[in-house]
Amino acid sequence: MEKTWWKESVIYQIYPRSFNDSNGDGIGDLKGITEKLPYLSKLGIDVIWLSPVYKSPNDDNGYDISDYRNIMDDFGTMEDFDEMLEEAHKHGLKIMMDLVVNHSSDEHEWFQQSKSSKDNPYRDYYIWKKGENGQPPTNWGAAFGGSVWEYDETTGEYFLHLFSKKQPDLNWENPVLRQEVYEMMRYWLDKGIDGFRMDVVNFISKDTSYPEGEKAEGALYGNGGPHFMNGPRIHEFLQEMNREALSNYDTITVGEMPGVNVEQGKLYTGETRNELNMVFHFEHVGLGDGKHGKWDPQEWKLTDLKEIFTKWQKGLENEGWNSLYWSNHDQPRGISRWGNDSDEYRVISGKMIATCLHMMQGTPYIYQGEEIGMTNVKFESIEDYRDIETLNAYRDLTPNFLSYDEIFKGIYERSRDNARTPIQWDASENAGFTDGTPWINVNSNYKEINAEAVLADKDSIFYYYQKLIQLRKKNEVIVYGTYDILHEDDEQIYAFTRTLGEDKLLVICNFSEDTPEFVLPKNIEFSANEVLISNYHVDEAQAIDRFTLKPYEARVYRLT
Ligand code: TEU
Ligand code: CA
Repeated sequence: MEKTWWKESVIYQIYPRSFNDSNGDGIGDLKGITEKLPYLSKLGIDVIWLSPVYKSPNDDNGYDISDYRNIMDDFGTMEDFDEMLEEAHKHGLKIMMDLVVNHSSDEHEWFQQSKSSKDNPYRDYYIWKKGENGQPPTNWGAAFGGSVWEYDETTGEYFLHLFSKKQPDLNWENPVLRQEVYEMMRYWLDKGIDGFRMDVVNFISKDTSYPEGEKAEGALYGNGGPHFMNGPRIHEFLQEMNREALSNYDTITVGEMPGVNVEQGKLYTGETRNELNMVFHFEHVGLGDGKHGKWDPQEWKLTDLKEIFTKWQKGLENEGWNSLYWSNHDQPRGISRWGNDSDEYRVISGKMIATCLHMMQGTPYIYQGEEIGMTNVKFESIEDYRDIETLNAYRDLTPNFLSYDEIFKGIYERSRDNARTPIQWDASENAGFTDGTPWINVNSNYKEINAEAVLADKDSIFYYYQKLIQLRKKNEVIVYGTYDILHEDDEQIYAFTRTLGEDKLLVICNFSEDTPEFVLPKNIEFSANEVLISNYHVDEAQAIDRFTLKPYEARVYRLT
């Protein structure tokens, strides 16, 4: 297996709007990021994934780009960007930008031209179709509600938008559009950025026959997913992008791919495929989805989580590379989703889920605030929510499909705004995020949960993450070792080994607040064991063939 820097890296995602506000307008910005680079350097991460900072009307908080070569006014100027990039590199940190080219904003000049007339040179930069008998071309539903087709009076046709109607899909069948994208990518790579996270990049090749989607009983729209995910020309496009834009630079690339499976993951990340370095799959974050997806979440089972992770660990072994994440700007906070965010277990379970993820094979991602132990938020009123997906779900699902109590249960558990409340830097007003009025309210637990507090506590979750990162740097077995699951049917304990030559690690994570007994399988031979990291004090002399775990206990042993 090829050894490379991006396999050995730990990546930290910054959602700039909520990270740090330097000028008191209540919105995080680029100067605010530059101010915090020493903090990130102390944590020990290697790469920053920067959510979009390009010009945008913020219908979807920057994932609707109106100018790919200029900085959003809210975030500052291109000079601020250049300073942040230079300072990051001085701190030994690489910058991975967010590439959003499945769609643009409807306020992009390309779309303004395209919609103006059928024979405009930019017409085919987007996907326009006639309807039939007043009906849209297909019955597909959009991710943020409604149909994926929006009728445009000017030319009497519909345009496709898989997300909001202010996010028209770009037409990747058009080679001129594709060259525009590659040229833009080279513009940023020539400025010195280090790679791209590619937004829903497995959506860019559609089934151009545009068939109807299967419609579930009682659903308003059909499921277009099978007709735009992992489409017929996706590998051709990614290999062309690699040839035209990436291959001339030493980059890190990760494809965000809702609906990708392991077999496809091998094709996207295979070392000889010349496509991407790694992908984000969505199999674990969909666990517990109900009839209305994330909005009526059900209990999830640890055995299902273990099955998914094991499938991807073994599936990409020696064939590709995994991205490892619990949360991001679209997902609830990791401690609330996978651990236990009660006062009693928040920190200990946060350390446990961190251990589980960072001891697997793949590149681990830390979402901003995870290293502080931040949790989900509960706003009293829907007026306090900002996320278009949350607001549209509230509008569309209540009261006919879900009651107000039910939708709020779903919002509290899964809204994207859970991950978008301002980073809690200290216990001062607005958690030190801004001197102004924050664009979204700060989580009311900021007095107890903030960066200043964790930096002052040597047993905090911050220093636990710092140690996990240091261990990854010092132990090749953590990066390259083979993963093998233990006790896969256990509903409380997630245990696995990592093996690289003579090096063997035993990772044991109790995902419950119970105290189950761990029994070491007889076929695991060793003569000595050393605790590499644990979230409780462990008596090194204790025998490890069987022992009782504490609530949310995590231990990593090196076996020799
Ligand atoms: O998200 C892709 C996506 O599928 C989202 O719909 C996400 O999975 C969902 O919100 C979870 O419930 C990417 C970006 O990460 C997201 O922020 C954007 O809203 C979306 O694409 C459109 O650009
Ligand atoms: Ca600001």
